[in-house]
Amino acid sequence: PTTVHLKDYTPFGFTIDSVELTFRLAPSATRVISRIAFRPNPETGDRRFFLHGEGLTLVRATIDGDEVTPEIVDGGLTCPVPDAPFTWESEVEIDPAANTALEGLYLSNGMYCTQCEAEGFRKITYYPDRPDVMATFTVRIESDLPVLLSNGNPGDRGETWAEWHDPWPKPAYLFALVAGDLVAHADRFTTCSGREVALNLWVRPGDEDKCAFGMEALKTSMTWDEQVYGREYDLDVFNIVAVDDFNMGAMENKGLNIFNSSAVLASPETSTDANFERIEAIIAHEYFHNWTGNRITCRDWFQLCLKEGLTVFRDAQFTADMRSAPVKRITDVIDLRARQFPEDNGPLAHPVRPESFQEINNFYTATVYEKGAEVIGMLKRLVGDEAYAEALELYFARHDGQACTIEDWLKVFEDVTGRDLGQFKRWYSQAGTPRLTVRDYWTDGTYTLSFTQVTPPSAASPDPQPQVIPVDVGLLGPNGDEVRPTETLEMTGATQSFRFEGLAARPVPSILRGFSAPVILDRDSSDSERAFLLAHDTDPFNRWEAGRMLAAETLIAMAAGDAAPGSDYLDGMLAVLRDDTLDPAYRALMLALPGQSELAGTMADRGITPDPDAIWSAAEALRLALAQKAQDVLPRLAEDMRVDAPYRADADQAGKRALAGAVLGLVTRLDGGIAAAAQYAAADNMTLQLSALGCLLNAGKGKAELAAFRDQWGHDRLVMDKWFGLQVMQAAPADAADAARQLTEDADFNWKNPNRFRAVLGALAGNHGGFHHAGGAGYALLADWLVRLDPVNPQTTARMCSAFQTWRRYDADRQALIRAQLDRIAARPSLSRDTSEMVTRILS
Ligand code: BAL
Ligand code: ZN
Repeated sequence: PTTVHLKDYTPFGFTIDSVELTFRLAPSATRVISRIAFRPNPETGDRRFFLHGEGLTLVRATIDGDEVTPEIVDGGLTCPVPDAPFTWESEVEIDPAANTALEGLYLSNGMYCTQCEAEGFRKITYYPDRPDVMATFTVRIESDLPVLLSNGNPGDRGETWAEWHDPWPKPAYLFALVAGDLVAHADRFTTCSGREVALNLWVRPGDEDKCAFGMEALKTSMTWDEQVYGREYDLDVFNIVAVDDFNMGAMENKGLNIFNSSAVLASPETSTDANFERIEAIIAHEYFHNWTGNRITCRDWFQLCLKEGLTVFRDAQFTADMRSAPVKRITDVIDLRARQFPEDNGPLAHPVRPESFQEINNFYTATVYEKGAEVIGMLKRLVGDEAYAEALELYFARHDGQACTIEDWLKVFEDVTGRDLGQFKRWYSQAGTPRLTVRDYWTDGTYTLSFTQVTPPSAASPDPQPQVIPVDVGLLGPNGDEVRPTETLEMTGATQSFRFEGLAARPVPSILRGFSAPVILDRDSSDSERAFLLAHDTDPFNRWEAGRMLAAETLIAMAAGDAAPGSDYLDGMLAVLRDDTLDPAYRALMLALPGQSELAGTMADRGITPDPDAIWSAAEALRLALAQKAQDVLPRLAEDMRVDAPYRADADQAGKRALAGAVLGLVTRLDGGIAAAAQYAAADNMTLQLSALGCLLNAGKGKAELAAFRDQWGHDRLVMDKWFGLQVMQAAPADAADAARQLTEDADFNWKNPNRFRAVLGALAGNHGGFHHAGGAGYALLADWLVRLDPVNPQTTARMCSAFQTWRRYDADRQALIRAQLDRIAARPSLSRDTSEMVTRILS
C-alpha cells in the first residue's frame, strides 16, 4: 500500500468553476453524468490531469464535447487536456445495492444515501477528490422515489426528478444525496439577519415521534452559534436525514447533514438521558461544521484536526452552556483518558496533525478529535477569552471560502496576540502524552512548585521536545480555605519552578485545575491530601479528581495484593452521598469508579502487570464495601432523586436519574435486585428501564425482564441495540465471550449493520474483564468477526481493531494470545488497506 506524506503536498493543477451532476438512480445500475468546468490553476505549473475514481464503470468521456479515451490507472484516470479552460464530461455506472462498505452511494433499507468523507466521492464519479478543490455544485436527481435531496437550495422539481444548487464552493467530501420514502419533521428558523430557513428532519415513516428533540437541538445550536461565535446560517434550507446503516455518528454535508439514526432519533420511551445528551451534542457538532469545516475547510487530510478539533471544542462549549460545565468537563476527561491516552501511549500513537497515512479513515481518532480540542482549549487559556474571540473573528474573515492549514490557524492567533506560537505548535506535531512530575517545597512563607515534563518517545515522535503546558493552580490553606485563587502557570521548559510568596502556612496545592492540559500529572501525594481536596477544593474538576484518585489507589492496591477497601475513599464517598449541596449529576460522577482498562494502564505505567480478573474483582468488592458503608443513606437518596414530573431530557432531571441509577447499583448489591426489579416494572422511560435491567443482569438476575424487554421492543432497531449490548456489558468476566457469541447467533444479529455489530462486539471489547479473560475466548471471537466483516465493511473493521492496541500491557500469556489473533487477521488474503494498516501498526 502507498503511504501519503504531508511533506509531499502539492496543489492540484486545475481549479473548477462549476460542477453539474445528474444521477439516474437504479439500485444496481445507477448512472452518474458529470459536467465539470476546469481551468488551469495559476498557482502551479503542474498540468497532470488525474481524476480519482474507484469501482466505477466508465461509459463515456468527452472534453469540450469531443469523445476521449482516458487511461484508467490505479485509483483513477488520466487524460491529455488543453492548456486552457475546458469542460470535462463523463458518464459512469455504479452499483449502490452492492455497496456494503457504506462509503460512496449506497442503499440502506431501500433509501439511497451517500457518505463521502474522507475519500468516498471517488466511488461516485471521476473527480479530483481532495479537499483543496472547491466548487459550486448543481445536482439533478432522477428517480421515482418521493423524496430527492442534495446539498444547497432546492431548484426545480418534477414528478420524477429534482434539482438542487449549492451556491457555496465546497470540496467533494461535503457532497451528499439522499433519495427515499421519507417523512419530514419540519420547522423554521429566522437567522439574526432575518433569513428564513426551512428546517427538516427526514426519517422513515414510523419514526416521526422521535424527531422533536433533535429539531429543538438544531434550533438551539443555530442560535448559540450566532450569539457566541457570530456565525449565521447561509442557505434557505437545512436538512437532516436519519439513516440506519452508517459507519460514524453523523456527517456535516453542506445543508444536508446525514445522521446515524442512533445519533438523532430520540423519545423518552426509547432513549436514555445519555442518548439525549449525545444527540444534542452531535446535532450541534455537525451544525457548527457549517463554518468550521465547510465555509473554511482543510487543505489536505493531514489538517483534519483544523476542523474536527475546533468543532469538538465548540460543541463542548455548547454543551457546557446548555448543561453543567463541570460535569461536561469531567465526562470529557474521562473519555479522553479512556480513548485518547491509550492511543497516544501505544502503537497507534500519532500527532494531532499526522504526517503520513495509508488510509485516512484510520485517522478519525480520539487524538485528532479530542486531543485536537484540548489543544484549542489550551490555546484559549493561554491567550485569554478576549484574544481568542478576536482571533476567531479574524480566522473567519481571513479564510472564509478557503482550504486551510494549521499554520493558517495559528497565524491568526499570532497576529492578534503578537505571541510566537512556534513552541506551542509542537502540540500538533508531537505524539505522546506529556508526563508532568511535580515536587513542592516550603521555606519561610514561600511555597515552590517544581515541574518536570517528559513525553515518552514513540515511533511517530522519537525525540519529543518540551511543550507549552498551561498549568492551572490554586492553593488551599490548612483549614480548607482557598489562599490563592486559580492562576495559569505557563510551563515551557523541561523543568521549571514557580514560587508563591507571603503565605502564612504550607498550603495544599490544587494542580491542573479544570484539567488545563492533556497531560498525566505525577505527584507523590497521600490519601489524606486527596481526602482533604475531595472535601475542600473549590475547583469542581479537581475535587472530583481527588475522589477519582482515591478510588484508583485503593483499587490498584486491592487488585495488586490483598488490600482492604481504602477508608479514605469510603469516608469521602459517604460524605459526597450525604452532601445535598452538590449537583446530583456531579455526585453521580463522583460515585463512578475509574474504568478498568484505565486502571490496567495506570498499573502498567507503574511496572505492575495488570490482571484483568483481579481488577474486576477489586471493583466489585469496592462497590460492595461502599454499598455497606452507605446503606443508611441510600434509601433517602433514592427517594430524593425520584422524579415525579413528566419526563424531560434536561440536565436537572437527567442528573437526578443519574444519581438514582448509581444509588440503585449500590442498593442492588445489598438487596440482590429487589429494588431494581420494582424499578423495571414501574419504569415509564428508557433511562429507568435500562438502568434497572443493567443492575439485574449485573446481579446475575433479570432473565424474565430481558425476555419482556425483547417482547416490548423487538420492533425498534435502536432499542434492540441496547438489548444486545447490555447483556455483554454486564456479563461477568468468565461469561462475557460466551454471551457475545450466543448473541451473534441470534436471528436479529444483523452483523452488516454497524450499530448492531458494535452493540455486541464493541461491548465485548469494552468489557475489560470479559474481553481479557484468561484463555482468550474474547480475543478469538472478536478476531473471527473482524475477519468476517473486513471484506464487507473495512472502515468499521479497522476502527474496531483498536481493541487490541493495549496488548503489550498484559502478561506473556495474554500477549501471545492477542498476537496470535492479530497475526491471523494480518494473514488474511485480500485484507483491506484499512485493516491491514491498523493491524500492522498495532503489531509494530
Ligand atoms: N466529519 C466527520 C464526522 C464529524 O466529525 O462530524
Ligand atoms: Zn466533526
